[in-house]
Amino acid sequence: MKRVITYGTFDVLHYGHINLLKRAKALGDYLIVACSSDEFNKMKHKESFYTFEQRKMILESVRYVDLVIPESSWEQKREDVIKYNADIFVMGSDWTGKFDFLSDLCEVVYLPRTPDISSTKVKNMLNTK
Ligand code: C2G
Repeated sequence: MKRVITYGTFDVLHYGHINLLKRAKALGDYLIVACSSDEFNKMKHKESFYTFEQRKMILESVRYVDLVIPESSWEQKREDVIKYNADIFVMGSDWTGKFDFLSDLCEVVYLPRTPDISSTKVKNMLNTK
């Protein structure tokens, strides 16, 4: 049982997120998603449209996702990889290199980001409709 873990806000879930989750799950058998809390979002200077509970519920409905846990700090990743026995840590390529420090614990994989889509873009486009 290969266990994969990934992190993010996943606001206004879109096909770029789904592409990431689908490919992350394909690397193993069980996918854990650490969803950024509303407080941690503020630390990332992000204001999400949906609350943590709403984003968690949406993520839990995605067929590729097996478990959703809260992400409340930058520092929790090492502890999470150990606690959840993660074999592979996955992020989109906009994070390339940023989490290589985990490579003594697990495989670190950066997947190509899906072009031309982001939660911000969707929100902006909806605002202009
Ligand atoms: N992503 C992607 N393609 C996009 C948009 C996002 O592959 N067009 C990926 C990102 O690279 C990330 C994941 O989807 O791996 C979630 O993206 P965000 O919700 O924007 O998360 P982010 O703010 O990058 O938070 O500790 C890590 C942070 O919590 C990551």
